Amino acid sequence: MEEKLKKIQQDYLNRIGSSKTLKDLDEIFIGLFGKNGEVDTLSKQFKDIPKEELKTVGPLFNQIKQKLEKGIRVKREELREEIYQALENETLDTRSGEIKKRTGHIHPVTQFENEIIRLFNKLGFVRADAPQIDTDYNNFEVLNIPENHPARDLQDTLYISGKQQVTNDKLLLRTHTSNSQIRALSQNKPPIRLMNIGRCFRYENVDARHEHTFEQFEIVYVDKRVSMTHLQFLSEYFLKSVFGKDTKARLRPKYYPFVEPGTGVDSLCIFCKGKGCKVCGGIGWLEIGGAGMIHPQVLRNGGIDPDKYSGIAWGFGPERMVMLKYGIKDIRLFNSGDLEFLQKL
Ligand code: FA5
Repeated sequence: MEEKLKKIQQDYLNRIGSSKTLKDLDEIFIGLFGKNGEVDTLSKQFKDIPKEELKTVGPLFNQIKQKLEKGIRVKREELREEIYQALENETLDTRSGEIKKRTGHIHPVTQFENEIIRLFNKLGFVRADAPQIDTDYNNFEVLNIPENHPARDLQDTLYISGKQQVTNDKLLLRTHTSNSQIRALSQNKPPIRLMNIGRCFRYENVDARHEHTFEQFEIVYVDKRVSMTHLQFLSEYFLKSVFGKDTKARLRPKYYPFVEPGTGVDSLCIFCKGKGCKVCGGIGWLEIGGAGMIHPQVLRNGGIDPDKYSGIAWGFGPERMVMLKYGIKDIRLFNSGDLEFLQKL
């Protein structure tokens, strides 16, 4: 193990030394310290090492971790310095008349969100946002997801230091816009038609479909005799407005602790119209979000009598829909600041 650690150290130091950009360094950092990265994988192997050997391997492992962390920090400073230097040496001749005026435009995801807000405004839904930094209670507990509930594993959470001052509850970056549900229920009297749109955060293994920072849109609709029929109608209304009249919505059983029954909301694949293609993985349908009838206990938590009222909650990810609408292959482009990409949309 000792030899292995030393070799890993040398390999990474070489890679750090030959990095040319800050992005290279970010990739090395994630490969080392990210979820399922080198450090994670190595720590898992410690349980198989004999106790005696662990006495030397343990401290060596910590030393190497610190050394690599420092190596990345120092190299990052060096690269930054080079960038500043290059900027300082750059000159701009404002007399040449070659500076073109560039007109900006609203970010494509924001444009799409504005469209959604208009669509649901027409049905009488009013916007009521919830905070991005919230308590564990509002994000999980009140939604039937107590500590140690397996559903928490589906939403890897970024906790922040410090506690809520009054309740002393743990604080976190909300993992979904469903943190608006308890506010919608407890601060309003039925009939309730509210929508919430905004940023959510998860400690994700980032890839072409998963961002650590992404948007969600959610509606909460409570009244007498609200049923799954309303859910089907709203899903169809929404999908047809966005993707065109020949789209269909499908509700498929899916488990979320705060709704009963719970559903995944699928759209007929807009590329193959249900025949099955690469984008939908041959299924003919694409999942765009989750929804369901608000769980009686959640209604009760919000002070609403489930024997008198019923409600639906419905939430999905706008980025994934914009990706479908414009054929964008990688979700990371949205927050990349890449002007070439943004100007095309
Ligand atoms: C939820 O977050 C539930 N709160 C949705 C819900 C609301 C269910 C109301 C029932 C009632 P889920 O984790 O499946 O569920 O996420 C919903 C949608 O958010 C996904 O379909 C996807 O479009 C988007 N989403 C989730 N995680 C990411 C991510 N890391 N990057 C981009 N989009 C994401």
